[in-house]
Amino acid sequence: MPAAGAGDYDHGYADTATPSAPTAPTGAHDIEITLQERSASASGMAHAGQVKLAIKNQGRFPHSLAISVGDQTRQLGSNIAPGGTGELTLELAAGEYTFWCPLPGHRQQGIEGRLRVM
Ligand SMILES: [Cu+2]
Repeated sequence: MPAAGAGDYDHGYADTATPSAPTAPTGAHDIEITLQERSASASGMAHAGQVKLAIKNQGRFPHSLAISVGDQTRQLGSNIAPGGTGELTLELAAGEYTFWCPLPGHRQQGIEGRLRVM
């Protein structure tokens, strides 16, 4: 029987790129990541646990997002079109994490950044 409780709203989005999420309540995203052709930046604060990353592509070419979590690399299931957004929900412990664009050559061009989980 499918659970319909409000507490389940957040589940099931891991590893999927959401083209345009519906207007979310305040605080729905913990960290916002902005991708451009030669840079990437993160803003916002997250506490350890389930962390939602809202990713914006402000570049002129498609980009995507990969993030190193322990000895694993997690990434969006699809690219984000220019001007588009994606969302990735991860279970993260406190610490610093490196993220980048996994498209060929993009990380080398500077599309890389770090985010912190408290
Ligand atoms: Cu890219």
